[in-house]
Amino acid sequence: MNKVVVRSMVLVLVLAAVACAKPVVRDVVVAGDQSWTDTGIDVVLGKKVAIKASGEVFANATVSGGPDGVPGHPEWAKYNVVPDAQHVALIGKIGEDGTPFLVGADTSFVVRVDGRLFLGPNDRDTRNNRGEFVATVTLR
Ligand SMILES: [Ca+2]
Repeated sequence: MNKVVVRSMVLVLVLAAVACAKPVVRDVVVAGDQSWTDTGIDVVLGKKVAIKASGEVFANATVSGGPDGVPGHPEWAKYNVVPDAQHVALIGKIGEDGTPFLVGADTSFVVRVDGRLFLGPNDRDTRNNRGEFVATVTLR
């Protein structure tokens, strides 16, 4: 191969590597009255996921919280999916049968298992909820 061809191939490989390294960013609307929202995002072992969320979800007719949830209602703990997180806080799981974890307003983690990312409110009784969170998911 001549030098021009080799240089062209190297350039293509460098451009491909830069394209792959660019983070993927997606906004997902998470309905407060739905247990889990399928984000459509499949996460991959070893990759880094960052999630920042905003919005407001009502846990009932009158009380609402942001993605970190509603503090100070121990009587609602029995409705929590993630026991240690505040009620209606944003939570996630990877895969239909994944273990739910707190996401909150701002989190990042390294993926330990391949699978579909689901997000939802920390509430087993979503029927009386309203509002939504918007989660910005960044994959690196
Ligand atoms: Ca509720």
